[in-house]
Amino acid sequence: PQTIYRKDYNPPTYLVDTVELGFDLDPARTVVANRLTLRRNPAAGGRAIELHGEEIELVALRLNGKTLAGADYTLADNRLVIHEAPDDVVLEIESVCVPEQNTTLSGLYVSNGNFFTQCEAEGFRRITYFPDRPDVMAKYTVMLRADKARYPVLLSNGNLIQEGDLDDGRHYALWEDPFKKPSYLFALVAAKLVCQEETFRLADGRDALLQVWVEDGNLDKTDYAMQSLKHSIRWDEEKYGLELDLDRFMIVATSDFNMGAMENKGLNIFNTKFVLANPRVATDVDFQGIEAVVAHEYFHNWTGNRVTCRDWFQLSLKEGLTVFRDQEFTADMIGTDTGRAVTRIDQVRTLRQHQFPEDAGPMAHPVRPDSFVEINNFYTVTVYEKGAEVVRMYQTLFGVDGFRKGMDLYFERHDEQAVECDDFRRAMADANGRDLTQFERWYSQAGTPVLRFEGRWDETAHTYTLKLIQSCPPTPGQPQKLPFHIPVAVGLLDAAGNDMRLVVDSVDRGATAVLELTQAEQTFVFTDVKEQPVASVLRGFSAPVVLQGSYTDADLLHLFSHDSDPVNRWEAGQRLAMSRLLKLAGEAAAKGNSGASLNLDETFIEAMRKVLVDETLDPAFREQALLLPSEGMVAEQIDGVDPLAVHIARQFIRADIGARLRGELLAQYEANLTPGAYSPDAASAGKRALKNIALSYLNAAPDDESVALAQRQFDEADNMTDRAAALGALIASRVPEAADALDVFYQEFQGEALVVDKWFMMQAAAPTTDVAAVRALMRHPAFTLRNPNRARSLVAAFCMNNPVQFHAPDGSGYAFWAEQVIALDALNPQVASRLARAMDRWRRYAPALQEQMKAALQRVAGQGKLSNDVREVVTKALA
Ligand code: B3K
Ligand code: ZN
Repeated sequence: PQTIYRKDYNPPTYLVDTVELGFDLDPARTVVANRLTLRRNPAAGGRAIELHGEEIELVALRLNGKTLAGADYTLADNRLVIHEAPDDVVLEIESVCVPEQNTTLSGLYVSNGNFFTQCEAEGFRRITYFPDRPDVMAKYTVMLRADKARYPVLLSNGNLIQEGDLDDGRHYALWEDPFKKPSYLFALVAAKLVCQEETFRLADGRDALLQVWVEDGNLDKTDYAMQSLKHSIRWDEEKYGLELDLDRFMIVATSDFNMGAMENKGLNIFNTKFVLANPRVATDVDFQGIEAVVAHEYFHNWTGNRVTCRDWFQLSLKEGLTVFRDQEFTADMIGTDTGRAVTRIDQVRTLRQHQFPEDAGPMAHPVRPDSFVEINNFYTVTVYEKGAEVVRMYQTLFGVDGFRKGMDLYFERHDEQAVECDDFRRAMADANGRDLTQFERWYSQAGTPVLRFEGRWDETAHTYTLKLIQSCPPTPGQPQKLPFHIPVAVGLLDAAGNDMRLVVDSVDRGATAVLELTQAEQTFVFTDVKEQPVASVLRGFSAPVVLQGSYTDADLLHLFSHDSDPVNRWEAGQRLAMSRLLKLAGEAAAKGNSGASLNLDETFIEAMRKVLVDETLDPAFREQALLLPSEGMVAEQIDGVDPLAVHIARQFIRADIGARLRGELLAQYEANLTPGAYSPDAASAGKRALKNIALSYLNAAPDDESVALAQRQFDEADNMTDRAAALGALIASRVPEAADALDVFYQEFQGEALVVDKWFMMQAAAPTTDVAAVRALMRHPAFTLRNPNRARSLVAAFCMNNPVQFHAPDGSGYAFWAEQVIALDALNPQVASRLARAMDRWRRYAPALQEQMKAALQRVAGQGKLSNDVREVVTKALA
């Protein structure tokens, strides 16, 4: 496979003005007629027209009305090159594809008998020959023809111009998208579907038609997606002055989808997981996911579609920005300060759990990568979530108003253009009159910076001197790093726990000062500090860094009880927990992985008790504070890690909390019941979360009463959040009742694919489920490797969320992984490649495990036939 470099970018030789597509849709043989008008690009030079095409058969090729002879073009290696073309060209291309055989779910494919497309990043070339690169933006007209009985609904981007019947029971629909767009935003749907629709009044007084399309039988699960869409439209109008630019906006759900959803212009195609919800089948987390993903895809209409990426190295330009926007939307939808903080805590957790390990592993790459083999491997937590953190830092530096000025300037300059991350940074800099040259390093340097602080209070001068020191570990291809421009939000707490007023350089900075660290080492002096403070550094997680400081337990307990910044308050609790987890994991390992005679100090239990019963705190926040760092996060802190020792330590703490705080947990369980009709709002969800974590702690040290409590909740709850939590508690408590509950659950929900996914997933992630049990589940009639959701819910969930069994000392988990990566790769390289990443951190494990992981990687790498996707991942892992 070939590596593609950012530095090799060349503008396209020809630009496309218009695209007229005609589809005769047939699962076994779809004929695509493509009529393009092209114009030589004076900025490029060269007279060759370069088109991409993959897994399609060329039937006819005409240039300005003349059929091209074999000598006029070359067709090889998925490229169609027309050697010598005039300045203005009308190109007519006819080609054929076979949607029913397309298991990759990229390009045009069939799911449950319906046609869908997925073109980002490079799927359009699997539909027709085209300069399939995002800097080629054109206007599209699309004619769809298909059997009317089988495919009564025919959709594409933009506006419906015309529809009608044809002979032989076929019909047609003509769609026109008024906006220029890159090919990756093309979409079509031809299907038997039903929709919920309504007209919605936009800020400028226009009415837009909103539709949510689903399979028959699912209309009782579309309300929340529709409501989320309306909230998103309003929010973008109010927050950024950005309006829906089409008369119609459609969301279509399919159960076969490689990722969450896709922002095709006016025709968003979604994984059913992020559309379908009602209280019976969806959890609070599912509802949250729907709101966030609907918003995310809608927001792309401006950040991604109207202004798009020049090339795929700029992916974070649209993804980082759009994630930031959906995060802010989610926070605004909750509205309260603590609600906002809880969403921020969630974001920090995701970063630590997924992005930091990526940044420290073999696939580490800058937010704007310099090279890739397969672009689909770069839809990563780095490009998305770290990218969003980079965007957030502009807002931290310039404030909400300054950020808005930058956004306005960005749209003013670049509407309907394909641009670079640098253009966004320039708009922010220019709108705020700031030099952001150094800030570029956030885009160009991979790795998570380490920020160390040392504080010293001078009791005679009444100063507090804060020394900040930054460094960044080497990453593949980047042995040395230069200092980043880091906004560090800082507060100082007095002995009573109150914020001190901060004065730096004689300027009153209020309770929280955003310090700008630009050197490797810098000191900041706070004056008029009359007592020894406790520093609260990196408030709100103001930068995506690892913070190190010599905290004492007393400092952490002080912050955990008093910090006015809820993120750092939570953070102090996580640090207290992490130090215990590491200590106990070490002890467990030293004792040959027996949990016997481990001990948890009263200080920690007392801290947990205090937060659990503190009625002044939001239940949602208390739940976050009680949730221990995951086994994966603990493992990241240990060299030569033994996952079993980590599991034993964490389980021990959970059981100990369950036993020692039994009374408080029971009381909180009762106090946070949510009687009445289910509502997914944040306050109710927070209560359920606190109640259910109490239930799970109680069942970490199960007795008859706690098991009965879980059983009763499982039997009586009227919503999936509580039912799934109860089932989870039963499974974790390893009682015989769990097996019966699993059966009941399956019987009741076997008709609901998304719930069946949960059923597989809960079992896959249970520490009692070994490889043999997973193999048995794979033989269940409801299992198939062909459906990505299903494959992820069992195979990926086992490999990624069941550390104890996956890392079984006999290597059986790794052998299973290799086998499944190979099997999946033959069907769907994108899904296989995600699974392949389960081995990213193999070098961090105990030597005996490492050896077996390496062997499994080598087994996959040694396969003759492997996709570029998987090949890139395993090659980099072994490098
Ligand atoms: N832009 C799509 C992701 C496409 C992934 C292609 N492998 C969804 C999103 O980020 O909104
Ligand atoms: Zn996106």
